[in-house]
Amino acid sequence: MYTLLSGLYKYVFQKDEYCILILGLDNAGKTTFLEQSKTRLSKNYRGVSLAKITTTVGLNIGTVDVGKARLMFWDLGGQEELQSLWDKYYAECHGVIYVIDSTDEERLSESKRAFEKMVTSEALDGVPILVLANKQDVEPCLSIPDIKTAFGDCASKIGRRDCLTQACSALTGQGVREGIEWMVKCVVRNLRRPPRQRDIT
Ligand code: G3D
Repeated sequence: MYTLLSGLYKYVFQKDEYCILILGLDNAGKTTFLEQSKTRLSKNYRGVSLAKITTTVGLNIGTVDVGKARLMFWDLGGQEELQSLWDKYYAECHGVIYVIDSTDEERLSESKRAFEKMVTSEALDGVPILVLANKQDVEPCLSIPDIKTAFGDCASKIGRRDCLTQACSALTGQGVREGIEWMVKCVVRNLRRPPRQRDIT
């Protein structure tokens, strides 16, 4: 009887917690994406004005619940000197959202270098990666095929893990919910990295 009741309690009151890193160069739109995700997916969240968001320096943290999954987002600074801190978070993370500024063709190769370094890290082996081609509301911008071509030789480094490139506008919300829902599906079925269990507070 105790086992039954404790199982029921866990089913109702526990969430599986997953840590998701939001990475990408500075100005790619990471913090805007985090705010838009919280606004769209959290019932009682009163969002800040997206226009007032400034580039990430250090770390922003946010939580979003999707069904029984609780996503803990860690939005890390993308400036070159801060990229060296990214790998300190890899061992703890269940998924990576990598944000690309689709309007910034000049820095695309710099973004690709940072992506390549991240994806080849052993500590991220098997971790699903969502690549967001952000700022798709701006004309002209790089399309998904443009970005896939530019990142083409990363394919072998990505390997067999789950990876999706998604068109997105963190500002308007286009593609935000779809991206998060894809990530939830991947982390939930990824048996290599079990979730942390946490009572709902
Ligand atoms: P970061 O956290 O990656 O450094 P931010 O990036 O979220 O701070 O965004 C950097 C700038 O890009 C911000 O503009 C923000 O409004 C803008 N931005 C983010 N996402 C989008 C998007 O999808 N579309 C458009 N058009 N702009 C976006 P400012 O002017 O404050 O620098």
